[in-house]
Amino acid sequence: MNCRRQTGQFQVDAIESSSLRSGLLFFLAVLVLFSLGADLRAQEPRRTDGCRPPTDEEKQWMKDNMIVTKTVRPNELAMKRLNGFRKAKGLDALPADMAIADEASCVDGKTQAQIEKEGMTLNEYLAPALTEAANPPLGDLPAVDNSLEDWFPPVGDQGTIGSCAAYSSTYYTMTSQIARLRGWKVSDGSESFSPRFTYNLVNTGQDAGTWLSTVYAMEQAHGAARTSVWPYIPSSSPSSNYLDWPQTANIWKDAINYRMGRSGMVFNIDTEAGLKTVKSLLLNGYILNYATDISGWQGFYKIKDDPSTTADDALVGQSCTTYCQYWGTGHGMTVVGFNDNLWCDVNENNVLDTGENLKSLFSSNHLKK
Ligand SMILES: [Ca+2]
Ligand SMILES: [Ca+2]
Repeated sequence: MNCRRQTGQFQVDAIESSSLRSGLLFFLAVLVLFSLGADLRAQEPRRTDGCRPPTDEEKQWMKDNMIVTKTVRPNELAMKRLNGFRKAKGLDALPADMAIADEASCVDGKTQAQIEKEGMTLNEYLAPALTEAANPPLGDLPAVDNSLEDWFPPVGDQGTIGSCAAYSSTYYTMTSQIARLRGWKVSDGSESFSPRFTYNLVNTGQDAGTWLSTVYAMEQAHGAARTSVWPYIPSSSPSSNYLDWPQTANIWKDAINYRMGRSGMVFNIDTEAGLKTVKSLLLNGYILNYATDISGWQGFYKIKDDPSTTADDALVGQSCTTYCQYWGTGHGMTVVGFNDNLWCDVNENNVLDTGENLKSLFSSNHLKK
């Protein structure tokens, strides 16, 4: 199972006076697993080509502002999950004081600009962090699914607007991270942040998509309004749905209460070490975004039930995919968890052959519930 090699990026943390700041973003293209079950609320075809490549200006913003993830240390949620797993296996609990109470200190890293200024390459900077000792013990924890948490919103629908980069990073990432840190329950759809606020402000007056880090920059500088205040309408007709800017003070005031913090990247995610970094972020409850070529994914199968484990049962019957080609159909998506026990029967012989046991990240944009 493979796809284009890729690096990654992410965005995190911090509590700052009245504003919470958190979130995650990254590029990806390794082993992505997602299902194509659709929310068929809209009669019009859904749009997917809303994540365009970054401009030179956006690349520079990323270098100057986004953290290169070096180490991820466990927060209280990660420790709770790890110890729950260890208890079930009859293992001693890890010491509670391993948990990092300060969310802003869980992720360590510098910006690319800082690293270059110090005369280092990215790999030189990351090399010491890619050792077992430098990262928290994931152990053999087989799976994390953040989409099952109270702080994760229901699967939504961008509709016919090319807002996926904003939808994935605002509706999913921003909503989940602020809800997680503020103790909100949003799994019932009672609250979320509106991609209409972020997308309409950065799409330069056309429905031609945007780039993930530009949405992050917006969320960090101005926040985003809640959908209860500035609702997202998932249709490109009338065009005001993606062109309107907020024109009342209450919308801007709502948004400024919810600014996001630092953003960052995960590199080398086509390696075990890079994948472990992504898993450590997911274990902490962070939600990640990535850009992919949605129509380029090829070779779809259904997850089969491996009778030797129950860790796969919840995802049996969902779709998995095996490789990705360039089709020029950019799409912003969301990574919500991982599972190391999934069987994709690529040769369809009903036997779990070598190489068919996936270590997979899975995504929520198309997750059928
Ligand atoms: Ca099973
Ligand atoms: Ca097989």
